[in-house]
Amino acid sequence: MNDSKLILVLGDQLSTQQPALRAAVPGRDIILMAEVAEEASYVRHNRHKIALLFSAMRHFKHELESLGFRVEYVPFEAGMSSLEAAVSQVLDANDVSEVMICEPGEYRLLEQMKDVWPRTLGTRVTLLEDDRFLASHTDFAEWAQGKKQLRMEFFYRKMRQRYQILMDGSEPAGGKWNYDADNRVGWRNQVEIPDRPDIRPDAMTSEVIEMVLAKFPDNPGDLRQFRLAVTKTDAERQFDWFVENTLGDFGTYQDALVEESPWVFHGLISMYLNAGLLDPLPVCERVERAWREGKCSLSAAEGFIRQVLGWREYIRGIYWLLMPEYKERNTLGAARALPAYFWDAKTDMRCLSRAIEQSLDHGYAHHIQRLMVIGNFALLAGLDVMEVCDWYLAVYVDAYEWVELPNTLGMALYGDNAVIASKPYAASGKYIQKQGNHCQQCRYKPTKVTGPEACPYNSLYWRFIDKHMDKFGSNPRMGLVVANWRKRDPQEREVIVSWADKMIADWT
Ligand code: FAD
Ligand code: DLZ
Repeated sequence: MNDSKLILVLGDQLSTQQPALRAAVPGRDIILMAEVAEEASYVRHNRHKIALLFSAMRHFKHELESLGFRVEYVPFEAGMSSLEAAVSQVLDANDVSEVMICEPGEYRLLEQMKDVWPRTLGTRVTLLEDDRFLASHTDFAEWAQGKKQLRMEFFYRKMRQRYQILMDGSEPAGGKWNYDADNRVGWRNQVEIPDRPDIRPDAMTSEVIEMVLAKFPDNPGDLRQFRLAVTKTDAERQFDWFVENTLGDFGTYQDALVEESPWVFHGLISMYLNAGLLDPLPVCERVERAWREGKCSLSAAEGFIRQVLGWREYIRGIYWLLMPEYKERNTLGAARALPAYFWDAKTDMRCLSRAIEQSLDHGYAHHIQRLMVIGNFALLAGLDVMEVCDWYLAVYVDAYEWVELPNTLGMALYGDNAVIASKPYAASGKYIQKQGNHCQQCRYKPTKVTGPEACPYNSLYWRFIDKHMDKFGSNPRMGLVVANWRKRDPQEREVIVSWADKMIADWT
């Protein structure tokens, strides 16, 4: 046996800087990339996600070949069932000493690769830690060790210090760690939102799009609108455009809900970061530079860096710290089936309909839509935690379980027993009205709580408080709301809760 290695590169590991490729030697090792049925169908992925990954994988194959690597590439049309089958096929035809893989981003695959593959493939399988992230598993576990509460804010400060991002020596730049309070302005058409530059699909992407349309006829995603970057160069151009054109307004309108634009001033980079086309540290450094050069405010730069250096790393840390038990959690016992309109956006609630529609069509919704429109609705209506998580995993172009699960189960649905959120992100229609302009186009009124014109979020909100008041009465951030609800006339409370119950019964 020679010392040649088979290096499997997954669809979300498309970086020459990932550890398995850093260890690869052209002329000695074989690289395998495979488009396979199992990965393409474990949820009903958005077609944008499949097209993005398959096209980016095909482009990356050429990049690796130009670096002198031998790449075995299995296209979807070959009908390969699974990654394991693809590895097995290459092993049968070649003399290699071991299979080497950068660890996958989902627990289900890690388990297979670690516990099953060595036996079924009869070969050593070496998994390397994915050091494209800025906090290793050990870093996060050490930080979490002995803490009663794992609050993102404190993890984030540690990361700022460690990477010297937005720091003046040992102090945070500007004297404050967090400018969150400046990031909550509601949308009233204050400034113009620039059009995004178009990336037209090249011949390879167009071919992938045709194939995806033919092979995934029932998946969500309007591929006529496919405009994603599929190479590192184009992803970097997209990110540059964001820094030059919308970063300045990103901070102020980070939480805004905007009728006219799905993207608002957001970065639109999660799909590239998660697939390996962008790296988190250069992204943060570039944004810091923009601030130091006077191109944006500190609150915009900090607001953005907090998301990438703070939230993204923290969320991943929680996933690997608490899996597989984490996935079984359902603190509030939410078990109601998902309404059909999650798959066709046909609801009269304008904010929800817009957020679902663009999620299905583009595979994108910004954070506040995911958290405070769709997630908040699922929380208030008590929708089944796993069904909701599967929906999020399916519809978004940036969704992988390491990032989707803690955000959905933990942050949006308060299903993880307060690990991520110290209080539920529950809000009535008034919050949605304050944050944007959907209500102006809606047949429901955010000022009404019951009756056919009432915004459904209102009575659902009070029903949620009523249902869980024993649990949240002693929560310092919820106590006042619960106390006020308790003080209200019992008959009035009954009318509101019954109205919410009736609405829910009508959907199901
Ligand atoms: P911007 O608003 O421009 O933010 C910049 C970057 O910060 C993002 O690209 C992302 O990499 C990072 N970021 C911001 N918030 C988070 C967060 N809470 N967790 C992790 N990274 C964050 N993000 C995913 O990448 N994949 C998911 O599957 C996913 N599912 C989510 C589900 C729910 C219920 C919620 C509330 C949030 C979810 N997020 C997820 C986080 C966040 O909503 C998206 O990262 C963001 O909307 C992507 O758009 P953007 O690139 O324009 O982000
Ligand atoms: C999401 C996805 C899809 C749709 N298809 C493939 C594929 O055919 N081949 C592949 O290597 N990866 C794919 N992926 C990404 C994997 O599902 C991802 O690597 C795991 O979920 C771990 O994060």
